[in-house]
Amino acid sequence: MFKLCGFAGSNYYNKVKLALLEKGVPFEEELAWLGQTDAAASPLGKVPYAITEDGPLSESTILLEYLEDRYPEHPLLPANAYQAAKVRELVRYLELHLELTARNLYPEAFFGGTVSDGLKAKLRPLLEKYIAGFGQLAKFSPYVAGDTFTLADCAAAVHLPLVSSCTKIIYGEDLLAGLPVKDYLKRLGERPTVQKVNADRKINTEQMMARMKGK
Ligand SMILES: N[C@@H](CCC(=O)N[C@@H](CS)C(=O)NCC(=O)O)C(=O)O
Repeated sequence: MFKLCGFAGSNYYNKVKLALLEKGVPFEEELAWLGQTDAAASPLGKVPYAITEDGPLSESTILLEYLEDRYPEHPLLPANAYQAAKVRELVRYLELHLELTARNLYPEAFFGGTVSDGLKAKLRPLLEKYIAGFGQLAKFSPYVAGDTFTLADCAAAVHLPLVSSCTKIIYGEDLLAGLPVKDYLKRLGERPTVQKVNADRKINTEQMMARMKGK
């Protein structure tokens, strides 16, 4: 059986978990905090990674692609090559341009650290540019790639809330406010799969914070 390894406080982990739940693929979860990961499966020590029936595999989006190929029932990518590429394009914008840029601000936004004013000032125009680019591609009608729930929604469900709250905390304004993200996330939150991911995330995040305080 597909074993998803990592911890449910991780948005990358939850991107894969949401896809598994949406596809109805049976899976088990193995808790692995940072520093406790399987070096053979995740050479960079990152989560998530998976132990699949075919072998170990790392990188969240690669896991998504593997799941699509390995379990084609309940597809989360359109059959049409161009439409599928448009979904992948959204996933890339979300994880590479939005999440990875905003991530530089997380130490101060979420973990009690500080980020220099210089870095904050440098990242803001980048985030504004990337969010505008994403906004040009995203449809929100009602799903991020159009009328069907896809892998792009698995990515959007986990990346957009963090970008939104992190920019609110750091810049005093939600840089995603110009896009219909709030309504979109509310709609997604009505799905039992998203509710399950969010409930598990809350419990695990509390455990993670308690561990951090204990150290
Ligand atoms: N590109 C990776 C990023 C995963 C990632 O950065 N996960 C975080 C936890 S949310 C992590 O493992 N951080 C520890 C590290 O980067 O060393 C993926 O998509 O799976």
